[in-house]
Amino acid sequence: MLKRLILILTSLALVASACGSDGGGGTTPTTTTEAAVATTEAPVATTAPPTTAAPAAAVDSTDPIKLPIHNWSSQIAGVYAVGAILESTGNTVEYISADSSAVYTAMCEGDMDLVHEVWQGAFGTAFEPRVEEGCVIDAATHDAKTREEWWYPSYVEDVCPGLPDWEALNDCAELFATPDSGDKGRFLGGPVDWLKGDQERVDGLGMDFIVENAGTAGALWAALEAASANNDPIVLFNWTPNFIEAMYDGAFIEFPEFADECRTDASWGLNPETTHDCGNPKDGYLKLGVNVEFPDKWPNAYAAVQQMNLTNLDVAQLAMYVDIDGMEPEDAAAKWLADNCARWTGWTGADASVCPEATAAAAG
Ligand code: TMO
Repeated sequence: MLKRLILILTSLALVASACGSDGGGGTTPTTTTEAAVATTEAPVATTAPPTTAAPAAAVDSTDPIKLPIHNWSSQIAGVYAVGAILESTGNTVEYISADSSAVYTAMCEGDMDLVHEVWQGAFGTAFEPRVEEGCVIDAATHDAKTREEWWYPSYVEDVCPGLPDWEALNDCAELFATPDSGDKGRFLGGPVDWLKGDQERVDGLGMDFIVENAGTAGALWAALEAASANNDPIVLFNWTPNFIEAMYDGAFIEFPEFADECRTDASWGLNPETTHDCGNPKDGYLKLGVNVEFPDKWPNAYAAVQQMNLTNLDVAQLAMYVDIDGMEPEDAAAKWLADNCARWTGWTGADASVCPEATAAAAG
């Protein structure tokens, strides 16, 4: 398993460095998000645009910056790293447990200030309308590319020919039956606040599956571990980057190709009567979103937020520190901050002495 973990880390590092050396990849999203900031801010700012509202001497508000704690490990560990980065700009932060889909409404109501892991697959439908409304700003796009989808461990291919095609999966539906699913298969989805539209998809594509939502991410992984121990067929929600690819061979189900209209326009796609008759994005974005007041209220913190940029390796490592190494999220954040000191102090302009080198070395 260790060997496999090293292989995964190496390949993630290769992907990361391939992205890093692509100058175009790094600059294009910045331009796009800056344009988005300008357009969403224009109607809201009553005084002046952010460039003149935030001169060099601008002082950040002393109010704490409110950050959400959600329910998957890379985010829980990562938010403590983001909080420490913001503290290095002289700010204080407050961590608040928050529903991961309702958080965008909370931002519009002024109850949350920054979401640093906006996954397109899960939260595009909650985030994008708020950006259009003008109460949330699409502040930056991470280099990390994401995918969230139905997934199965490789041994399932031995009993269900034709995978990863969704129609092949459907032909084997009864293999995935549980005592509660009758003669249909059971798809084990994530917690409901991850907004996957799985039931709509099952209905739209006419699949012989029931959707059961796990209460927690841990319940997903426990079900996968139990099924794998006996090579029992299972199909469940998973995503990448995550720690799972370091522990299990497996693959995502290939559904009809994603398009934005698939989520909003019932007439689009295989079934003219339902939305979600397609898969999730394969090359999904991972964004940072902020409350529309953020740039004027904390101009220095906002400058750092716009520089923040997590790679696939960063997100996978944060998850692995927690889910494989068993670290507390705060300790995982401290390790990441120590290991990536030069990068994130470059985002804030902070002196490297703020990096938790000693703490992380002591923690192991
Ligand atoms: C939002 N998530 C990464 C759990 O799919």
